[in-house]
Amino acid sequence: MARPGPPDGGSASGTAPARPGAFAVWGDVATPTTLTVADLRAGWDRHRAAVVFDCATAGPQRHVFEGPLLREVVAAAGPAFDPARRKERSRFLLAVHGTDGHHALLSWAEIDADFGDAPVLPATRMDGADLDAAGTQLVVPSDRCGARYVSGVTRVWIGRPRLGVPPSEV
Ligand SMILES: Nc1nc2c(c(=O)[nH]1)N[C@H]1C(S)=C(S)[C@@H](COP(=O)(O)O)O[C@H]1N2
Ligand SMILES: [Mo]
Repeated sequence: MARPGPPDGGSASGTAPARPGAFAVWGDVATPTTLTVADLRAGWDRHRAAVVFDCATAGPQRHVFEGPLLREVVAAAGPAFDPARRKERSRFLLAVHGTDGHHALLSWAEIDADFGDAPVLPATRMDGADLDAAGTQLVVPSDRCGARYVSGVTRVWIGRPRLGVPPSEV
């Protein structure tokens, strides 16, 4: 039997989502889920972000995005931390992958209201156009550059990095 991959139906190393525009929320969570842009629109309060970011190749970009808060979407999958413990929450990372394999990391603390409180969104809409077919795009209004504005999101992983100890301590 094949080993279980991420709940998007793709293989662990592949990038193809089961449905166009759908993405997996998985990792150290109680309930891995697959969400469409329509699910994002229906399930959480909508936020708006008018952003400017710099692209190393294309220069400054301006867009208006709409979508729910990433922290609310990921919290619904039940990350494996005690929600009442700030130190525990501060030890989690997120990895967001796009259809082309581009991926970026965030820390949970960046988006947690008790820490960085960054209003990061998985967007449902960009500049007045729905993203259902293209898939959601990560919006990081606090970033000065565009590298983490991952488009065509296929997966959002949340988990604890496996930290070892340096050889000097063994
Ligand atoms: N999937 C994916 N998303 C991506 C990239 C990429 O290569 N692949 N490039 C990023 C970079 S470097 C920038 S500047 C912005 C560009 O966004 P725009 O084309 O909407 O202006 O997308 C970001 N999102
Ligand atoms: Mo860029």
